[in-house]
Amino acid sequence: MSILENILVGVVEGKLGEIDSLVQKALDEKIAVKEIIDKGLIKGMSVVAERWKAGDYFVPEVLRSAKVMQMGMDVLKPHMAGGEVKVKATFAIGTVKGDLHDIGKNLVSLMVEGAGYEVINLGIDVDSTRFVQCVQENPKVQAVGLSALLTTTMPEMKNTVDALKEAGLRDRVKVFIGGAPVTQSFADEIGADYYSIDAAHAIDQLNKLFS
Ligand code: B1M
Repeated sequence: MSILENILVGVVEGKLGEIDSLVQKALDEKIAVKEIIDKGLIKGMSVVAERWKAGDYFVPEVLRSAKVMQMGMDVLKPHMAGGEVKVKATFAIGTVKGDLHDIGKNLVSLMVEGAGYEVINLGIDVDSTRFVQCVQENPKVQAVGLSALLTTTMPEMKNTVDALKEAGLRDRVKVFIGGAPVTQSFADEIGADYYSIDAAHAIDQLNKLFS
């Protein structure tokens, strides 16, 4: 098996203890950073996303693979200075005000990062003002993701869309919403641009916009 295939398998199988040395070995073999990301780490995460979609992988496996991917990216980061790897776009994501659920949001965050995006993870219990502030302070943000797991916090999604509008920022960013109780009709109702059923879906939608 080539080193890139080993990295791919390392991500798919969640080999936390091996990924650092595998990625370092690829660097030692003078394989380009972009190739390590595209043909090793991201390709591995794509397999994970497919297995997740098919119901073959569950949350623990996906989080473990996402962690492995993140560790691999951390080894590569110091080698990215030459601008060899192009970030597709910057995506800010947070769980809305009053909501403390973060497993799904973190999964989306890690997988979107793995798909080649810069991600600003604002955390949980994020109020609309904080989302607005983030977009104002980061001119590179082109997409904002809102997560809600409680029916009682879904109205915060509308508040955030409205706050972006009021701040004159709505045309600058695409708004994605997701979370177990969220639906396409709710997205339509509140004026969000996209409803993503899961992380893989969000990546497909982002790639259509920014790839
Ligand atoms: Co809570 N909880 N919880 N909880 N909790 C639910 C959501 C609930 C459905 C359980 C139930 O009653 N059956 C229910 C909500 C009912 C409702 O509103 N309709 C509920 C409740 C009531 C509560 C509390 C109020 C309980 C209480 O204290 N009485 C309380 C609220 C706290 C608060 O937020 N203020 C609470 C607390 C908690 C814990 C802290 C114990 C824990 C959260 C731990 C954590 O996140 N760090 C927790 C958990 C774990 C759950 C369940 C069991 C699992 C959620 C989860 O992580 N799923 C959940 C029941 C359930 O959903 N079956 C439940 C796995 C995760 C990968 O999926 O988050 O759906 P999910 O994310 C998916 C997609 O939805 C999508 O992609 C993700 C990955 O594919 N997605 C996005 C999510 N965000 C996205 C954003 C995007 C795109 C896609 O942007 C682009």
